[in-house]
Amino acid sequence: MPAYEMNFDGLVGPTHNYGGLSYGNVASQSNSNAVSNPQEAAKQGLAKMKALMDMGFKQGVLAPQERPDVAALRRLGFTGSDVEVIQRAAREAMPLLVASCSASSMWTANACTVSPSADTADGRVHFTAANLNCKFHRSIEHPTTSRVLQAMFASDAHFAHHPALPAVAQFGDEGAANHTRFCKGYGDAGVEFFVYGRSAFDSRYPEPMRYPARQTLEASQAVARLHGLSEAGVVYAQQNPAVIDQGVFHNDVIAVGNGEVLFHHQDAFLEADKVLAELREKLARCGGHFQAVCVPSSAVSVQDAVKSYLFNSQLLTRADGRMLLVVPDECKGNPRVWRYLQQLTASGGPIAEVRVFDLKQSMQNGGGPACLRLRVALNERELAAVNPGVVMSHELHDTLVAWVDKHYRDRLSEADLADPQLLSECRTALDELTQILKLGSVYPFQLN
Ligand code: SUG
Repeated sequence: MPAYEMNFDGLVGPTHNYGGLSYGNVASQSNSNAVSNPQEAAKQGLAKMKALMDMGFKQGVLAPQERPDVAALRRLGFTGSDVEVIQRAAREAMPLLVASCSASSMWTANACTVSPSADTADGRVHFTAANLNCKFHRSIEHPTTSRVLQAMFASDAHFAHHPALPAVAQFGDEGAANHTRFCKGYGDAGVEFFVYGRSAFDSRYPEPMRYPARQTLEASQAVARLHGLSEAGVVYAQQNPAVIDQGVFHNDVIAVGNGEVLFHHQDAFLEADKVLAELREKLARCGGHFQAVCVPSSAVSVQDAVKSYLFNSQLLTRADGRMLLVVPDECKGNPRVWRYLQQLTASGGPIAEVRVFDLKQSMQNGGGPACLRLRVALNERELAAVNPGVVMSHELHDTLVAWVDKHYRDRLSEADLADPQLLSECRTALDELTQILKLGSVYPFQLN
């Protein structure tokens, strides 16, 4: 049966702002308190979705979340009407209001981990929402993420949904940003590659000294168990703690895989030779021929990789079987990275083409092309079971652009987050969005 990879991009929410919330994410920290442009952010994302759809790739959209998250502020002790909750938080604890306003759910690579049906014991596509418990502003995403995913992938016969892992540091889980799947064809059984930053229970694993390692080995193992993956179909690797300390807060900032290809930096993993050999051997058992494209530090330093987001690219298989790398504009702006990319596409290797997108609004918070999308491999029957409301089309694209123009501000500073008007603007916009995307009621304000 034919099978495809479908990319579900996060639609940037109306409160997109620069809160400086992610310690260990260099861009987020260095743009703290800059004035954002939510309208431009959403349109940059939609332009990428449209371009990939126009190139023939299957494209979907994942809805943003209700922000400010008044319920989260109530759990922290702020009381009164919704507007009073926001005003009290602004007066007494501005950092908490900022966190409750983050549009961070746009980075849907962190929404969940997905295992295609060809890999799972019960032959269904499995989703585990990520608890994202390393950062408060992200830890509040998973309940709505779960409801949105269930509204998108509703059929019990085809899709299985697991709630987020227990929200404690031992099970820190950042979803698909630390997960890649290798396969011959998207419908074939493949090898799922889980990359973790530390072990919660075994002190023999080295840890970074400066920045947090967000993903634990134990979380990755739990997800593999929940999804019913076989031992032969899983490889675990530890991220190099030295690169986490240089700002590589997720593995997708230093590596990306697709099909039989892993595009990675030389310093991405500990015991890289052993890891690559295991991937090669396990993929061979699935009939695939593993190919690693390793970028040496002499060509691109870790610092250049973090600044340009070279590896936070989308690696997509074109109709002719060769691959396209979708990179952010910042790669073009870095002479060493750009030179490397010219050589790469001319080398006759698997990566034949590079396309550049302007995603500056998201990039300034540390979110590149790969962060903005969740990959779901689907066979034809599963594809037919996806909620058609979230499948990108020219009509949906145009409707969403008009919706953004109608509801989004083109400037948002920290002070604006305390504006009670913003809450009603966002709820009005999201209520309309759930109708456009045919999601039903998924937001707290729609459920109460
Ligand atoms: O979790 N930034 C996100 C970026 C996530 C990128 N995702 C992937 N690499 N897959 C994070 O650090 C910054 C928000 C702020 O500072 O306003 C933020 O949450």
